Amino acid sequence: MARANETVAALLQEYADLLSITQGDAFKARAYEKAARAIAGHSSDVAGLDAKGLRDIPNVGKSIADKVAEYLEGGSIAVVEEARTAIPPGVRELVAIPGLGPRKAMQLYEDLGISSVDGLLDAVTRHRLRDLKGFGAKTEDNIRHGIELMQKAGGRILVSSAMDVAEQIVAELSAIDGCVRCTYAGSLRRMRETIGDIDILVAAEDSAPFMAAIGELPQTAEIIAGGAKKTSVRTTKGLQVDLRVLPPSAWGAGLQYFTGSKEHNVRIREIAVRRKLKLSEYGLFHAKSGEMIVSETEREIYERLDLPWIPPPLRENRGEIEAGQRGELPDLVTDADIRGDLHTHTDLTDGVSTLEEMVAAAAARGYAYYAVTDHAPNLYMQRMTTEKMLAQRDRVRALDGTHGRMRLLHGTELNIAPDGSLDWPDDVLAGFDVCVASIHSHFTQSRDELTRRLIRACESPYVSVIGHPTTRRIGKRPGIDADFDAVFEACARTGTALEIDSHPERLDLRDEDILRARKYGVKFSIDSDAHSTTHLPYIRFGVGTAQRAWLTKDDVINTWPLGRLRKFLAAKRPRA
Ligand code: DGT
Ligand code: CA
Ligand code: CA
Ligand code: ZN
Repeated sequence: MARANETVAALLQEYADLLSITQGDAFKARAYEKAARAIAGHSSDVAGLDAKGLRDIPNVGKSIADKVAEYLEGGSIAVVEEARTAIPPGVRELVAIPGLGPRKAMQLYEDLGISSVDGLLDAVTRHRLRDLKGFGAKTEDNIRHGIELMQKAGGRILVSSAMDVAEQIVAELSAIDGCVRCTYAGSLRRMRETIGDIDILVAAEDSAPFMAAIGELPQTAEIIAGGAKKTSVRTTKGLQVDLRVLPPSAWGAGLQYFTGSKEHNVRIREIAVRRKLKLSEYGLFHAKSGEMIVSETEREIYERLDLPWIPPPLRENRGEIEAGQRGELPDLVTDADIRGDLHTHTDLTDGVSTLEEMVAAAAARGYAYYAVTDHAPNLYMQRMTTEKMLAQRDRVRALDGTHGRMRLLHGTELNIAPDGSLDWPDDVLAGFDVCVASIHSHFTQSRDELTRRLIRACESPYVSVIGHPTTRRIGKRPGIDADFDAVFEACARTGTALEIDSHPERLDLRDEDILRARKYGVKFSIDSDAHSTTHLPYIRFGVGTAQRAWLTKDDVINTWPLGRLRKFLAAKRPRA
């Protein structure tokens, strides 16, 4: 049965958030926040504790214990209810806008009655803010900019942008004297497709130099909150970065905690509790004596709970804990397993790098094979012709063998027409080493039409990969509405691979789709869809997505040796 602790902790955390808006009382808010965490991590169910038992929980004094007792008796806490009615939910949304803190949000509500992001945008547009006390034309501009940033991806940013910033910060902090370890944690370490904020961890005895350094980085626009354990800053692009400095002996516990996900951590903590242990960001402890058992590495913590170390992309409470307990965690595909790229463009169509540049950059990545797949004639804007395609093939054949052992494949990215037909007749398609086929227009056809369209493409004996299958653009365009279960089934039946397009704005298929598709026994191709030499490294985000979907090397055709890949490509074609 679920414990009352999580509900109580959530209520106290909510109260802490409300307090920081209404009263700007950071101390009181912090006290509630600490109590919430202590209760969430407490070994016994608070529902079974008396007044003294509640007060014995660390960070829970008489006042908070009384409120917990009030909840356990009546199912609500009066002051929390009051605070809720005093602050419309829209105002709480305002607090999330970069550049607008709790105090200013409350002032906007009280002075102008603004209680939604839309209302605020309207007021900014009509310049109603600049005459308020403490505001001005500059603040107004900042707020407009903040709203735009927030709306771009529902307040979240693409994994690639977050990774750039995080890697720079980790490099800077790692160079500081006294840095024992430094890495990024949170959703970025789990390789989610979008990131809410960046969580950086440092292991060091003295936190001061790191807290000072993060405030002085060129990317830092403002310090949101500073302290000895945690400092939060906002970057010039409106992204929040949380830096936490841990003692080196607690590195594993902190890394485990701040990597999340929250859902995974809740389950892990329950496992600890059932063993009369207590897990926090400081370590794994005996619940009763408080004696520390392990804290230095993640592996030790998982092992002490009879679990193998669980790779971060799996930590979403999607069955990884049960699989770990059975000793059945997948051996995940890694960046190093990728032997080639099967979807790339050149300046012959809409790429910006030449064939020679792309091939040289691919060779520098150590690939064993590399496919050039420019667009085909039906995407009229690209001005492709059969003659140009054949001339490119000659250049590809001439270049093949000039970069060590890397082999070149001549391919194309076909356009799947609204009726599911493709650019060239079969005898032309047969001349390609590999054909990717993708949808590039008519996204709003009916579900039936879209489903038939994709299935017909799978049924072509020359289509080996369905490119960016849903066509979504993160934060810009939703995916098409097809019956993807039927499409996955058709891919499995026809021996057609599904692409994991690694462009950070696409990541298509996404992790949940892949999890579903793999149940049909489909194979996948993790491609960069590069339009420039600088896009080839995007593959890492496709690999991260594949890891989140539990894929192994065997599931991914471009990890295979060329011989096995060629057999896969040939299997659906008529015998020559
Ligand atoms: P994000 O930033 O929205 O992309 O997602 P995360 O997962 O990075 O979330 P964040 O930054 O709020 O917190 C980082 C990790 O810290 C999170 O994955 C798990 C841990 N954590 C934070 N707050 C809580 C909490 O209230 N309970 C538990 N169990 N874990 C938490
Ligand atoms: Ca985060
Ligand atoms: Ca965070
Ligand atoms: Zn495409």
